[in-house]
Amino acid sequence: MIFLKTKTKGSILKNIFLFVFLLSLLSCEENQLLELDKEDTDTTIWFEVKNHINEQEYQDAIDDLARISNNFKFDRSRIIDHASAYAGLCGLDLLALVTESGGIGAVTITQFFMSIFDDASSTKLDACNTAISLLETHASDDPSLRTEDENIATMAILMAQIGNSLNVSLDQNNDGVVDIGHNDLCTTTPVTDLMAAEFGANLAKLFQTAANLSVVALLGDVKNQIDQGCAALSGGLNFCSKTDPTSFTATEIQGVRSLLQEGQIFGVGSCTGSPNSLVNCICL
Ligand SMILES: [Ca+2]
Repeated sequence: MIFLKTKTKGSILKNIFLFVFLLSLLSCEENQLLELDKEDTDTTIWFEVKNHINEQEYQDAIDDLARISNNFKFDRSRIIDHASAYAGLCGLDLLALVTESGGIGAVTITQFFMSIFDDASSTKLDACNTAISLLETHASDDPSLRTEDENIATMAILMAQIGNSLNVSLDQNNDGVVDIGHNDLCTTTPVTDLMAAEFGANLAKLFQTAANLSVVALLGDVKNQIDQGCAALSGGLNFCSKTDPTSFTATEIQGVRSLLQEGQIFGVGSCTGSPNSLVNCICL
């Protein structure tokens, strides 16, 4: 059992490296654009925006974006780079993702996301939500209608969103340990019903995006883990097809809460059932 788990995590690590490599290719385009025109045009300011992003000066990039026309900066051909300024502000640091993924060890995926995006804040979470919204609005909110590159970017940002969201809700003193006890996730404190529905919707988006990646089985292991969880959620508890948080039923919200608190497949492990598997951690 332990061997199987280690093998799965190794595969996750391989996929993360592959994804970082692909995303690095995306971010290196257009760097040859020279500053030939000294006037501030959309093109010259965009060049500055990309320089700021490359230098991880994300707020400067966002400030410069405000000076660019909507037609230019919301053009689909630029929306990944545009969104990456907000993703960076949200803490999506690809280098750190590579470095820290070596420590994934025997943790679940949500625990891994929490450890990567441990310096979370509501400001960062807002930036992540903006990045996702940019891609959904100006590329598509349907993964099957997005390009491979757009889906890779969406997945990376959703990972950051989920990691930040969990940290903001469950580790408010930022010490890397969840602040909640057994079955606390089954109540509306600290995670309200709306927050649970939003978390579930983002998980559903993550899996649906993963399902539409044809070239890379990116996060296939994550998807497999959640598929196990979804399959184990009986009847109305299964929320895995819902991407609109306002459409979640009370029972589906209980499904999200249950999956969040278990510690064997996907969740943070705050449930102390023995073992703390989904079947032993269903919120009643
Ligand atoms: Ca804590």
